[in-house]
Amino acid sequence: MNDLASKFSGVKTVAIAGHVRPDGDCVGSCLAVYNYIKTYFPAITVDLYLEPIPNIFKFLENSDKIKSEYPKMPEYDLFLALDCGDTSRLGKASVYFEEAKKTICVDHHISNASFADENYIFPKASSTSELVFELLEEEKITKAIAECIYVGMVHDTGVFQYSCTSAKTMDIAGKLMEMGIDFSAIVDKTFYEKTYNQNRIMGKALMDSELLLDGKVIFSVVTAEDMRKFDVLPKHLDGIVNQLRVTKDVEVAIFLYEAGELGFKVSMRSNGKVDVAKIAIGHGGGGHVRAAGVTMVNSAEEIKETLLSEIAAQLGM
Ligand SMILES: [Mn+2]
Repeated sequence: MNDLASKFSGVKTVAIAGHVRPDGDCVGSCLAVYNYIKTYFPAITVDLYLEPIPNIFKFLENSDKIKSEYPKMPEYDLFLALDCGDTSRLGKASVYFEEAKKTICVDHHISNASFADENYIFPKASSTSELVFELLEEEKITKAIAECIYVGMVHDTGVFQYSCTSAKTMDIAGKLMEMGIDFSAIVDKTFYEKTYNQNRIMGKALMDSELLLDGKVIFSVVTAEDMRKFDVLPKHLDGIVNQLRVTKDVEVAIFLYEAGELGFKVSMRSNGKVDVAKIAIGHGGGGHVRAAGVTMVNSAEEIKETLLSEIAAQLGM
């Protein structure tokens, strides 16, 4: 499979893009390919388009070269879509996709409809970054490229913990470790590290949480006022729902935060018995069996009652 290089013959211009609201796998896979082209194909003009990335990923090589503006460009010879299930997820970069002479998609989302000219879709892969590793010649993976791939794998596997983690994932991670990356610092700095205020608002969310349905459900809410008081943004609330989920004997964790006139953003995590995607989809959201989200316009109390009755039904309570 390690033949990405063969796609560059006769190619002078390349655009790379990932999905809107880029996460670790999106940033990692895109920068890995960008750095690979920069290193081994210096004659190619390559542009990487992503919405502004989280600061935690800015230590990755060439993260400062990412373009978050989308001017009218001459058509690209090749467009690489990474970690993206469909063209709408490309956001504003989709115009370059539509115009490109050739398109390639590398992705692991099961919903991917093979929308490019050439598609490398492997839903069993832990991450797009894992697929990028396989598309590159191993001996050409520099330390900088290895860091990008490692970040992507760490983030999409929750530090090699989610069920998408395979023996192959660990094998690749081991090879990356041997390339001299500072793997413990990468995990600490990009995954676990929280600001003081992030820790404090998580503390508040945990303190205020309620156990419901005989301890099978844990529920907590962060209001807009809480966010003002602790001086945090919605993105700083990542991780709260996962901390709620690991409460002993809990089947489902529900976390809400207030999103102005949009109502509440609802995140749900299941430990396996409840399909939270089914519940989220029923209210216009989406996700996976064990992790799903939806926006609901109602009071927090009413949202809680609605979700609880659906969870109770699934649990046969
Ligand atoms: Mn991914």
